[in-house]
Amino acid sequence: MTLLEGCIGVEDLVLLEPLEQESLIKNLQLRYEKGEIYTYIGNVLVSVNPYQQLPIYGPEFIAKYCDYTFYELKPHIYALANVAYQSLRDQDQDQCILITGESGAGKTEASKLVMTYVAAVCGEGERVNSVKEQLLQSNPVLEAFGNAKTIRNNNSSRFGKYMDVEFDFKGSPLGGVITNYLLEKSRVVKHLEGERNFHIFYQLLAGADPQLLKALKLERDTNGYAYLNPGASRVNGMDDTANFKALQSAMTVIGFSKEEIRQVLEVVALVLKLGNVELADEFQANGVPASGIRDGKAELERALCSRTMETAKEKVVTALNVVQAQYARDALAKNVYSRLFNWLVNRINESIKVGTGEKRKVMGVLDIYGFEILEDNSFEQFVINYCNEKLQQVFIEITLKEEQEEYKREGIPWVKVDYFDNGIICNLIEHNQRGILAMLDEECLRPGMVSDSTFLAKLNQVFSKHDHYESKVTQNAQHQYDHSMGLSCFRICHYAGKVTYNVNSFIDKNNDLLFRDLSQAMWKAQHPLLRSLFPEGDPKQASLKRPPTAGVQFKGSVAILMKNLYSKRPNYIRCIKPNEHQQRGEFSSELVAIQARYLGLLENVRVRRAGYAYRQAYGSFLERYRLLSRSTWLRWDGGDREGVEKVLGELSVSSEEVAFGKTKIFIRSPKTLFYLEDQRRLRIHQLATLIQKTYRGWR
Ligand code: AOV
Ligand code: MG
Repeated sequence: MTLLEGCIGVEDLVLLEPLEQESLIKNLQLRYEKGEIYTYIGNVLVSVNPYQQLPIYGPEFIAKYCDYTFYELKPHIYALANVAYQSLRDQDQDQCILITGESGAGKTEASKLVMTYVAAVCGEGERVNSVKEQLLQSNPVLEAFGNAKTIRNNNSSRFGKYMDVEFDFKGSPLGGVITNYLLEKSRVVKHLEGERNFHIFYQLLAGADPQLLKALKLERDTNGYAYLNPGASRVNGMDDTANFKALQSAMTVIGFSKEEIRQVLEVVALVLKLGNVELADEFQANGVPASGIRDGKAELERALCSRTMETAKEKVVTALNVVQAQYARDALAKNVYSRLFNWLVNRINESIKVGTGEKRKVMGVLDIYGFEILEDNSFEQFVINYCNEKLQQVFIEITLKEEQEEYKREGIPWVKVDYFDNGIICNLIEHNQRGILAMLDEECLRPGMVSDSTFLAKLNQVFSKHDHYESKVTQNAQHQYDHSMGLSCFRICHYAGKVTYNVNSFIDKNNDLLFRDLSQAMWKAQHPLLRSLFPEGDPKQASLKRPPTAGVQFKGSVAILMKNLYSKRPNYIRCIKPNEHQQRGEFSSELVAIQARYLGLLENVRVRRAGYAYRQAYGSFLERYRLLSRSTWLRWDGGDREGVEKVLGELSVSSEEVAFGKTKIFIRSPKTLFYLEDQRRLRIHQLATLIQKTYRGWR
């Protein structure tokens, strides 16, 4: 543990000795306590949320990191952004920055730091600046509509985001494309105590001038709205009024017209008002329970309180009871809001779109929810974890491939690396016929009595012998009794750990159907934006084709994302949350250990150093260790490689331990590097003492 004692731990976890979960966490902690929130694993950046503004950002630091290569300065997100941008510009290599970590770990902040860095170094000029401004301003807009205060993060992104920024051959930005994943639309109608709905609702109510409020028929008091939890309208340190101003100006910069902004706000107001639609019990003439809107509007009442079933021959209208009508109202509100969000993303994309024909280089930035294990895991966690499984696959494949290519480039024999291939878990979820998603779809489309439990029964039957699938039924068959697992659950052994999913509402969430009566009511509302959100409500649209299920859509977008990522050079940022209280200075080892496991950090280090743990260009290696050899320490006129040979030769480092590549020296185990570091420290100490003695002698 030489490097850990009394100092700030290793800057690169590849050098950790012994390599164990415990020493890894300890190393992060030591560094965190000294304000060093960044640590490398080779070229992967691990970032621990400081929960305070550290004096390590801004123009001065950007300028510094811009001038140095990756390992020359302390680990920093700017160093990673710099490598990515420079290889994009100078080596014509498309890049992606993958940011993962759990809620509140600092992903979104990291993505903003990367974007600001790149914006600062990627050229000047009127056109360039206006493109930069548009790209940066997309953030406040998406945050207003897609972020919310949760228990874990006051500004939690409730959607996944991937943004491609496109550059010309000189490295100046041209524009970009944003893709969003899975907005948590259930928040619109329901959120936990102490949490808020999406920021926009509070921004609008706090920031709109009286005229606008009146025109939208809204009241300022958030307590008047059923969709806004009482008592949680303010967030410490967040100024909704100021943010509303910032939102409007951001929308203007991006190119939204006044009229568009107005219509967007009208739709937001509609959602708020939908929540206040009171549904009451009524009875039909024949005494069947039905529902109605108090002070109702006819069209909406018809849509919310009844259901038209169309068969080939006839139309049947049935009345809904109050519970069903409430369900329909909430489904509508969720749908209006999530469609509005998609529309906003498309509208921003229209503004920042790059004309075809121009050859461009691309940097993608992915800010997406990390692996999730909650107390109660449902369909959402299932798809999120599936996405993380796929990202892990990209990580392993690309890291190993890169490693292999580097060895080849440097003329070093390839050393095989053992690792866990999670392809089997991806397959279990995504296989076209025999995957869980496909089977869920089959169940959703099958006529007859389908339910979450028939779906589960099918899984149990098909996967009874699968190594990564468990349930009560398969456990019973194997005489294992695990009382923590409910009857309505199945469990998947993910690469990051076991997760138990409850199948309740899987079918419903996957179907994600909005009844046609509701789309038609929205279409008829004579509101241009609203109408464009519900094209299928047009009565002339004869086709009753079913939209793809949520699972199919998600799988499709993950596939596109993967293809996109595989074509780029990846840069990883692994974000870690040090405590549950959003507090500075507090480091909970247990909490960090769990995240380190989900992020696969240890596996990451293992893969990184499976062949040669450490590599460095001859020049910089010699610079650091030249003082260890009599031949090189004062003066060396030979080549860098020969110099390195001299140093290692004089220290009797075994030839097993090192390999000489074309441009780099490779060192097999961290121990050797420690040895070098210890020797170096010793030598510096000796020299310092010598100088001191000499100095005293003079006096
Ligand atoms: P997340 O994106 O990973 O969560 P955020 O990026 O929103 O997390 O970070 C949460 C909060 O931590 C921020 O609002 C900041 O207060 C603080 N923070 C994060 N990174 C830094 C930093 N480098 N310096 C100072 N403060 C920081 V979620 O979106 O919830 O998964 O869905
Ligand atoms: Mg976020």
